[in-house]
Amino acid sequence: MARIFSGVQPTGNLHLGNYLGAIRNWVRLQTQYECIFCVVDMHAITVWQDPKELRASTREVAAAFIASGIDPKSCILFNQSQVSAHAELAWIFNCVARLGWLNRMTQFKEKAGKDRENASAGLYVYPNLMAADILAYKATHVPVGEDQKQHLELCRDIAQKFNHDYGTETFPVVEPLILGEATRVMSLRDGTRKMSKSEPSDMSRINLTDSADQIVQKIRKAKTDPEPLPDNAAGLEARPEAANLVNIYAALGDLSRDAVVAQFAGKTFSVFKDALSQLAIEKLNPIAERMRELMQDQGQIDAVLRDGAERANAIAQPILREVQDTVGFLRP
Ligand code: ATP
Ligand code: LTN
Repeated sequence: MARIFSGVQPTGNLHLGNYLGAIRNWVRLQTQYECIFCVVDMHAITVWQDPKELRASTREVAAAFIASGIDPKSCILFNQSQVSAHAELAWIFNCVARLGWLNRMTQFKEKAGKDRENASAGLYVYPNLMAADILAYKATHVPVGEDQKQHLELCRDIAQKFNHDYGTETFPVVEPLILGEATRVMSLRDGTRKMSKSEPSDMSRINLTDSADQIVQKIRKAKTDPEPLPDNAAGLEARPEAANLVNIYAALGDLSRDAVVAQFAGKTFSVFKDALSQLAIEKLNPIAERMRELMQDQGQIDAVLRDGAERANAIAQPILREVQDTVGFLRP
């Protein structure tokens, strides 16, 4: 049976990349599959988080899921640290994954930067915890943005090595689901870098909670080239900033890139940016509004997360026990 798992870190403002690359696709999948969506607070602390801000961000990400249309009754929505199976399975996977595999992870290299000696050990084994998130539920499909592809390949390697070493068929082979026209939303200031929460300039991203004015400002200032829009999608090659804005428009409007290019062929970017701003405001502002309403009642969000954690735990516990038996751990 297909089961979906995915997660977002509570590490700051959610942005258009998180929405188009991940959360919006989850909303569509929830009617077809059993879905488990997680606010991965244990991943967040691989880099320093102020405890007060971590609590606030965890609730805010949960509110963003619900405001975007995730139904916490039909899906399971919870924060990772409430279900101990994630940490317990991650330890076992620390002993399955090879150093050589982890050394190839580009996200670690990017996040650790030049001062690698000073990165946390948690940041290094981050992908093992991510594999544990998924495999604690024997999830089969994982909807993510393109940047997570390498981590999912590692998850498959861990599952296969575990199955092979212990001579079992415990874990399924996990399939990434990389969906939509904006699987890699780029920075508004630099079309070669991905839009990211950790980029210092707020002008590089559109946050889910940005006001209409902020959206207009950021899109107006977004980097482009002096050429008008081409008359076919092939004309966007080697124009990363132009291609990025077209992709965003296509994803937000549920159109193909070709349809967007056909609609705006020969138009200047100032015309296109006005249309893009209007579309972004129309799609994002209702989500921001609903998030604000939800954030008024912290108790309600905490109750949703608690209920989700209980249901998640009910699935993960028997799987963890099966794994512990396979490994040879004695237990009561
Ligand atoms: P950071 O960039 O600070 O590491 P992040 O913005 O990538 O954080 P995550 O919590 O790591 O946020 O990612 C949550 C989900 O959003 C993942 O599925 C990821 O693939 C997706 N995602 C993140 N950034 C983008 C982007 N620019 N385009 C498309 N999808 C994205
Ligand atoms: N590493 C992911 C977040 C994440 C995740 C997961 C995604 C943690 N555990 C399990 C899918 C499945 C990221 O977006 N940076």
